Amino acid sequence: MSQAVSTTAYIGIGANLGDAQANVQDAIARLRRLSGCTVGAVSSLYRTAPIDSSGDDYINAVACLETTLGAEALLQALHGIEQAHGRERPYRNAPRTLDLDLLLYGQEEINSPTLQVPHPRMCERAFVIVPLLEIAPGATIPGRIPASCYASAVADQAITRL
Ligand code: PH2
Ligand code: MG
Ligand code: MG
Repeated sequence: MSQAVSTTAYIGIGANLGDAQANVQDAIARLRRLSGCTVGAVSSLYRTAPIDSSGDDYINAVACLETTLGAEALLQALHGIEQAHGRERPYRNAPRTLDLDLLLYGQEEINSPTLQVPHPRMCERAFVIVPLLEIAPGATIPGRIPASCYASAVADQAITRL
């Protein structure tokens, strides 16, 4: 019997509305229950200052998944978890109960109307780069230099490991 191909994906998790820390922890628990996905390493939780956003500090983390889902199917599954947390989108980068971003999907570069992978702004954001490097210090980003090379560029952004 043929086996489904498994892809390593990295998910950025963020929240700054409601009990943000509980929301992030629940999101990780829900990722563990997704069919077709096995959660690997999960970073620490980080408190981060909003970047191009407003409201309270965010809680951020990054999780690694092994998944047999295609990228679009995985995105739909992530949206389902956001919806379970009552995610609303009143305007761009509005404070949110939960944001799950598909950062990396193997070494694929995807530019569809619904999905851009690698996440187009991930390399400029300490709240992505720091937790990503915690769990995957050798991470490579297709079309870019290694993730570790971005650490110094984001070093001025406020981020505290919880
Ligand atoms: N997400 C954004 C915009 N700004 N800032 C922080 N600190 N953390 C986030 O997760 C975040 C942000 C858009 O998704
Ligand atoms: Mg986001
Ligand atoms: Mg998002």
